[in-house]
Amino acid sequence: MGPPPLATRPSGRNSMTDSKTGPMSCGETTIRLLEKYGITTVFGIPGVHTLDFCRGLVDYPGPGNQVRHVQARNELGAGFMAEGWARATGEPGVALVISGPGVTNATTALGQAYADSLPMLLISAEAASHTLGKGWGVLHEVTEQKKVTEPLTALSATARSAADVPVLLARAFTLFASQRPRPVHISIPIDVQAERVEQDWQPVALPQRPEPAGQQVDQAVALLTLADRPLIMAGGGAWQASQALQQVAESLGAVVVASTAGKGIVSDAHPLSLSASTVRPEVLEFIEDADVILAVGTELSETDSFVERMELTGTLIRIDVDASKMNDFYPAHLGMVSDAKAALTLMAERLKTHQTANRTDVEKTVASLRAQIRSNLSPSEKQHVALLELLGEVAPPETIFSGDVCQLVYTGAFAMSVRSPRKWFYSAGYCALGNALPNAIGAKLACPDCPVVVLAGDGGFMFTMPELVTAAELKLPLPIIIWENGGLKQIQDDLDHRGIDRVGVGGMNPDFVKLAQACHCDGIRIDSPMTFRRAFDQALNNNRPTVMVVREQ
Ligand SMILES: Cc1ncc(C[n+]2csc(CCOP(=O)(O)OP(=O)(O)O)c2C)c(N)n1
Repeated sequence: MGPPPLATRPSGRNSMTDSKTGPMSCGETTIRLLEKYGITTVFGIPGVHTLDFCRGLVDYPGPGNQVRHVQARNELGAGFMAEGWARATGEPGVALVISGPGVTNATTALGQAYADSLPMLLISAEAASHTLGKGWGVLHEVTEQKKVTEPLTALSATARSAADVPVLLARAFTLFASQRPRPVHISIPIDVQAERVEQDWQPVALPQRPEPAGQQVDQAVALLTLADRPLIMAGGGAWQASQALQQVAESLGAVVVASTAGKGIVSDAHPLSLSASTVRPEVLEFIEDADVILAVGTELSETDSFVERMELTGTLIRIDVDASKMNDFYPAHLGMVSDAKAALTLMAERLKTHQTANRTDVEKTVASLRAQIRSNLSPSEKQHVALLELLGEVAPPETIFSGDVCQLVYTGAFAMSVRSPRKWFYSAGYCALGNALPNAIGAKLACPDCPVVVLAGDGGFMFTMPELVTAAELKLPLPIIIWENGGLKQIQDDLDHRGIDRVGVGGMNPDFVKLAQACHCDGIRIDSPMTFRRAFDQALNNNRPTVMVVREQ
């Protein structure tokens, strides 16, 4: 069924009274405040505990600025959709769920957003205030709900009265705007949701991220210009600094190695870029030699390299909005607590007249490392690369690739060429299976003009398979590539490697093509590059998702 005609949709409202009920409920006023913070869409599944929020929501994009509710099929999907929204835009993605199981289902997505520094807001119901902590066995009871999400959020708090809600939302949006973005969970008990609110709530003015001291910028530039082998390591925190980062790299003749979250900030096609390749031994060996390293917006996490500590022996300059990063595993010789774009823009300015003499040699080194990586690929990786290169030919340059935790995506991290930030989703940190499809739904709704492609393994896809129906209902033209390799291949390989018999990693698959059709999608088995090209092109122009099953040989 399509959207209702405009005339029958609820109209925008300006006053604090609702024709049906008089003063608005806290639930409805909360949604109105989200609107004022620029939120247009929330993902969730309503329940008897969230009815008061529903007063403020519409099912389809409304006239004016009413917030749209997108119905997921499981709160895990809803959480991943909100996370996908944040991944694609850098803006807060919002999920709205019931208390208890709604929260526990969505919590995996919070973990993912926490690990990848994404601004995600989970708003949930909570049991009635007078029952909290009593253990009376009320519906959906969790005796201390905020504790469930505390370790996976920058803030988890319960509103004790309606007046708490604007205060907690102010904290959430302040955090998203001015610090390392991380998820926030706000629980609103059902009696608080139903409170009547007499005065409209207003958003607060949001502060900015810190800027660097000019003296530190000078020091960093001095260290880097004196370096013989400068290296830049770029993470997701630098996503707004593409242009400045590229200028700095070019002036210095510095090789750029990205984290998975930083992939594309400097285009993978740039001759100084080694993409997100610290999983490759060839690259780990190369970076040992760097004499000055500029690490920007990256935690240099082991999940990007699979070694606990990389051999970073060069002088380390770190730019990070999170001060705690300055003295972690890799203490900074020079630490700038700053927004990445602000710092890099100043550095690019200071380096304007500096031109390295050996850029050509450095580019030759990069080309040779890329060739070495290519010649060292395993037979499986060669098959991944063949598909990814084909995809690179047919997908428009602005395409977002939403990857799950699977071997095709591990290879893509260093082998797929993406040209700009926020185009390659791969949650290497928390690494929860099942994110790719719901992330893609969130991304496609946030960026309707961008093609969005799902890359999933056969095992991971099954975690959130029901969201196929959500994507079909929303009529999203998503090509969904399932790499079928006979079960949980990475874990099969890990067991084989350790000489342990395979257990629990076989796994029967459904017939994904028939499954797609049963879920109102198209489905096709890919047997040649020609079939792939044709199917991909049709999928981008479809009015529903297309599942494309590719079998590893
Ligand atoms: C929620 C969750 N459970 C378990 C794992 C452990 N795990 C990591 S990779 C993997 C195998 C995934 O299989 P598939 O999606 O088919 O991709 P493949 O490894 O075969 O390419 C598993 C089970 C995980 N990352 N996340």
